[in-house]
Amino acid sequence: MGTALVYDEEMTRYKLLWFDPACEIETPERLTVSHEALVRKGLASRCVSIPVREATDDNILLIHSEEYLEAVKKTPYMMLEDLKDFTLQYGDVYFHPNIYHCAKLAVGAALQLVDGVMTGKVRNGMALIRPPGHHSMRSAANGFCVFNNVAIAAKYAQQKYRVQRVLIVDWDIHHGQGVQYAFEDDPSVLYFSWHRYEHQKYWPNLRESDYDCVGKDKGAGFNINVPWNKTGMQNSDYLAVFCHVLLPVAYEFCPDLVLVCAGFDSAIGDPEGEMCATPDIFAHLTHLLMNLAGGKLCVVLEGGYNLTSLSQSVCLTVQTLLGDPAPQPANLPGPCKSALESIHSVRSAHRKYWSCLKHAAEKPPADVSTKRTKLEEKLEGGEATVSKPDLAWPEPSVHVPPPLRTAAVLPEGVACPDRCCSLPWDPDSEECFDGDAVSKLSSLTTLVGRMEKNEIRNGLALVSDVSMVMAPLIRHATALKQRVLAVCVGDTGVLSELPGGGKTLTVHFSKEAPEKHRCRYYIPVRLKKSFMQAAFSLLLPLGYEYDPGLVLLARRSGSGMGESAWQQLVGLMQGLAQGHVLVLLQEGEEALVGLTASSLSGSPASSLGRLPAPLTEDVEVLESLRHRLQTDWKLLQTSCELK
Ligand code: Q9C
Ligand code: ZN
Repeated sequence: MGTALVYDEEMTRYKLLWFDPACEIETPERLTVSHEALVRKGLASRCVSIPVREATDDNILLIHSEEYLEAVKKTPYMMLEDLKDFTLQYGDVYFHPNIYHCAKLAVGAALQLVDGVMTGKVRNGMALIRPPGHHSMRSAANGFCVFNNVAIAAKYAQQKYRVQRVLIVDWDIHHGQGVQYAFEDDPSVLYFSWHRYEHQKYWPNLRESDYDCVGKDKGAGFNINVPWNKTGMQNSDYLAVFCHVLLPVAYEFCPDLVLVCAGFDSAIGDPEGEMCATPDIFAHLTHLLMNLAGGKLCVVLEGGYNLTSLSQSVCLTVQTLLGDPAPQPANLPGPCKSALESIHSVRSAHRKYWSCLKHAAEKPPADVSTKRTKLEEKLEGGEATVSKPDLAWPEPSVHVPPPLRTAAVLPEGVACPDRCCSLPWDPDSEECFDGDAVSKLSSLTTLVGRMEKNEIRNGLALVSDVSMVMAPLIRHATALKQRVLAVCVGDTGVLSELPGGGKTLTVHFSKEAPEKHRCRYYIPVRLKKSFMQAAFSLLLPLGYEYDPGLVLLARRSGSGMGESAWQQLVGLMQGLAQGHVLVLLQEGEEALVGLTASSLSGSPASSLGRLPAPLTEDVEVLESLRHRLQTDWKLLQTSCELK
């Protein structure tokens, strides 16, 4: 199952016909440059090309009013002056004789993508379109948007494919107020948006873009706004919001389909966003969404006005959809104070709606007044950005995925799973320890070496004693100058003989883990059940901040971790270390070989079903750990007490 690319040059055939500084950034080159970059990097040819179509009136009427549609229908026949007058009714948008045609194609492209994904023709895909959609409302164009492409796509999926729950992730730097209005009382569509806000000083200056607008009536809790109150937000800020807000809620929501309002004006260099996240981050944001909804992910272009960062970000997104490993995200200093304030606020606003957040701190009542003070401060002009953004960023590195994706080292009699390559026993493996326990060691060290040379992406081994192979393998990897993140699940005994000095970070999930342990690089977690919660709030932030060159994921029986949580974990960890993950399964866990291999070789994890509330005792363990560790590991923070 492949990745769709939905694009048609026709959508470049409209432009601003008069002088308007607010609209001059929305140009046809946005599409041509992005598409050319996809072609030049050989990504377009790896995608399944799906043609666009014109949306029908009925499609458009899923979200818009008849009056509005009829009014837009007249624009192709208008002369310049009439187009200007028509435009004047709306904010920050322009019309052109061909924009109605393009807007129908843009909606149609999003629907073609949904069709491709829902019928199983492709697994996921991207629609490269303009005009964008997320600002347009039932009866109004706004912010370069004519029809609400993604909102229509969500309704269409529900109507045509009986999809129940749709998650919309809006990573554009503007608030998609049109999407919010379309679904604010609808619990079947979860809308998440982060946006430049600056305490309402930034466009579209709406009170309802703030964190405390959580949805209405039955839809309360299903609208999540993360306001950015400063410019200059960085990769750490974006990742922290994914780990501590979006992912836990999204997994609890358990969508059947994920749509992305993919604006790249949230990337560095964009004149509108003025943020500092690098194009690489979109590989990670994409990857983190790829195991929801059984992998059904439709990415739909919205904004993005710096042609360089736009086209780089588009390429990194498509590359990730295609299954290429995400580049190692450089420089994650942890979220800034302002981001932590936003994270804290949104978590407390949603604690009554989501069991994954119910332990989040209540917002101190002082908030309202501080907020007003800040607004006044702003009005007096006494505000500065976090830091003067450095507008240069490195060209994303050209990373060639290893020729071999998944290698398996399995005992005789265990069949090699589909799409894996079986690595032979090393016949000269004389460095065996006693008995059979480590007879695979030299095959495994060879595998680690070949992963380091980027000849093999990941691997899987079934061994008779996980804890005995761990230490020599890690020593081998660290000798190759790699930092190793070792994640152990189950009672593997105390793993103390590991190379120190920060060369290894070990996170050990076990029912018997010691409750307190004071070491920055050995983190025992005494957990009964809530593994997904732990993955988002602990493991991913630690992993991202540690930035390993190799992830070792070891599992013994009796871990208490269910099959689908395990598969999700294998999926999520592949966002680290450029996908270099080596899974060690203890003999006895043969039943997990197939499922592990399928995740390593790129299949989306199956859905977990609606997650139960995390166990109170597990939450206590995780929260106290997070609290204790956040002085060392800044990405674990969810509030700014420390700053
Ligand atoms: N400097 C999209 O990104 N202009 N629309 C704001 C503040 C409107 C952006 C002016 C920007 C609309 C899809
Ligand atoms: Zn935007």
